[in-house]
Amino acid sequence: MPVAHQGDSMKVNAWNEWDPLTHVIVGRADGTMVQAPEPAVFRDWPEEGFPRGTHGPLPEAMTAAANEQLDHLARVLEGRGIRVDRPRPLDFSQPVATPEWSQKSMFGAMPVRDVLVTIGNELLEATMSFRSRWFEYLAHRPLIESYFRADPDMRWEAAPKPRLTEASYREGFWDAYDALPPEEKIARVRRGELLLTEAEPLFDAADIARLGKDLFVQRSLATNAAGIRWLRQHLPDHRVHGVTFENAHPMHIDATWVPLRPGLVLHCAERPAEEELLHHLKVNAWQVVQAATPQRQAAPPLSACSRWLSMNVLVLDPGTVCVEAGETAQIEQLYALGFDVVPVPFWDVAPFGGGLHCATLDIHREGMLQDYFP
Ligand code: ABU
Repeated sequence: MPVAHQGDSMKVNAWNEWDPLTHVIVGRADGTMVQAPEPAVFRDWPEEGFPRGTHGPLPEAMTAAANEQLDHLARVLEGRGIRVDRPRPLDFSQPVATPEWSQKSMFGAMPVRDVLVTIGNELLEATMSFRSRWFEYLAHRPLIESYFRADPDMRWEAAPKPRLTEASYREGFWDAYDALPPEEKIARVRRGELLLTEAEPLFDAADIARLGKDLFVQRSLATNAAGIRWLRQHLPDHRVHGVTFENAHPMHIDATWVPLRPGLVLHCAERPAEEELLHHLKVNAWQVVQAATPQRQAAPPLSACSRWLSMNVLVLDPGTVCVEAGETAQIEQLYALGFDVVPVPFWDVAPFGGGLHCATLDIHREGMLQDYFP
């Protein structure tokens, strides 16, 4: 049943992942690319027409199917009285360059969550760590500019634009890493010996989980220790925790560690957390629940994500969660945990950069800064 629109005030405000959502950005799939190879990433999908070294747009039929699901999500959210904005896609097929490097293509504008994070009244543009994503913020700038004009209290911040020269990446990382046994990969993840060097601060916004005063930031293939240090210095009123999980390809925290409401985190069982993190939650009486097993065995073709997009949910309020419609075990688990579930088909969006949390960015949630770990 449609309800009155609640987002007209156009204030930027979101302190956590669960307060009642009133204003959100939903991404668009238009023009998304299998990006050209670069030091951070190469794609090798010969069976789908993209052998290593090639790049190009995702097929039109896939793009149309993803847009249909994104548009449907937007309508579902609007039907619940949530204001929905959409980014302006760019020509992502164009080459990009800075004075220090050039890159044959960009990527896309779907995973808004990777590029931007709202922390209170601050909208922060992440550094990103792929050259193909260096200019991705431009797809969102018209919206950010409009928020800045409308809300005199909004803080518009951008982390230092990174250089992304060869010095930011361990040379030959992927060839050596892919050959390692899984336990050695995990050991390297734990030691922080991943793709990125510490030459400069690097982080993707999707590696940040917001729990009020506490921010948990995953060190990953996109986020280095310097990036976490920068966030800690930039946000002195928060406690910024750097965390790792036993995940051989850590890339964004939102399919591994997903806060659902005060006192409850959904956790990917295949990616155990550090004892220290679990202890931190336990002493504060938080419950860590292992997410239900995904329905799918793997992500769809041309997707860089894992099947754990099943738990990449969008919390609409502390009692309501938007979940991928085919993830029936996850849906049942959330019902059992006391949530209302809004199922939406979203699997066709996965090749464009992720799931429901990846594809959205909360601009306004009702609520204030709270300390859930006093
Ligand atoms: N970008 C979210 C997906 C991460 C994962 O598949 O584990």
